[in-house]
Amino acid sequence: MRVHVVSDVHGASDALARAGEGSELFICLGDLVLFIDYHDMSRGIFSQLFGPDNCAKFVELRTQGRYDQAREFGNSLWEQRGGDRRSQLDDEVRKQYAELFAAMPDPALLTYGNVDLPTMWPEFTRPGHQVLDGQVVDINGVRFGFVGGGLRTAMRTPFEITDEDYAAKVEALGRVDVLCTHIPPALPELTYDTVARRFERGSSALLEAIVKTQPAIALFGHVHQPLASRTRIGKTECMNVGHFRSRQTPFVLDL
Ligand SMILES: [Mn+2]
Repeated sequence: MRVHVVSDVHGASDALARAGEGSELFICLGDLVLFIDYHDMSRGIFSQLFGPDNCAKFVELRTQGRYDQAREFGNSLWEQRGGDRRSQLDDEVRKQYAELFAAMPDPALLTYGNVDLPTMWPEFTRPGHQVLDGQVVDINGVRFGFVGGGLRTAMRTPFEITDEDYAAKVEALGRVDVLCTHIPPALPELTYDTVARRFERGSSALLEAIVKTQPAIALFGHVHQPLASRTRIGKTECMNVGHFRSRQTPFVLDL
């Protein structure tokens, strides 16, 4: 079974439309929305709303780890702009989701990233799109388990949950053959981003589950430029499927 996997699509709908070609199963591990493009300040929702110069300033504050100042700066921009913040933001997210889900291969198995708004997905998914979070699906005798979302951070991305809630979703899976998540297990070589030069959050519940249940494969994304894109935990091959927005091609797996 030829499986194509993508994660961290972040607005790359053109490439997404081609990503299922030649596959028998298509999997998306989330982060569809592009809030900020760290390589191109003219792209993404923040820039759409406030312009590239303000976007660059916001990114600089965040890069320096000045998250409170970044948030204050963001608040001041919203005040200048006026109007209802939530509805303007939701409008921009909906524009992106409309484009992305139209391009999403169908059928597909999907879970949420931390830069996703799960409550909106039912408006955009098509009948062949199966969204799984804390759930297992059997495809040709192979058990695929899915856990979506991220853990709490100072960045306050839209879909961050508590460690306890995340652990409960991991626990709900039981034994699987292929573990599919947005964030990696909490190992430093998998969670360190060499370009952002910081640790992203990995899950220790995920790490414990891998040690205990030894799935054949663990797939994840989230860390766009990881120190190591794969490692082994006992019998489990752990693989970061890559930053789709940069790669533009899916991760290919033959099962
Ligand atoms: Mn991402």
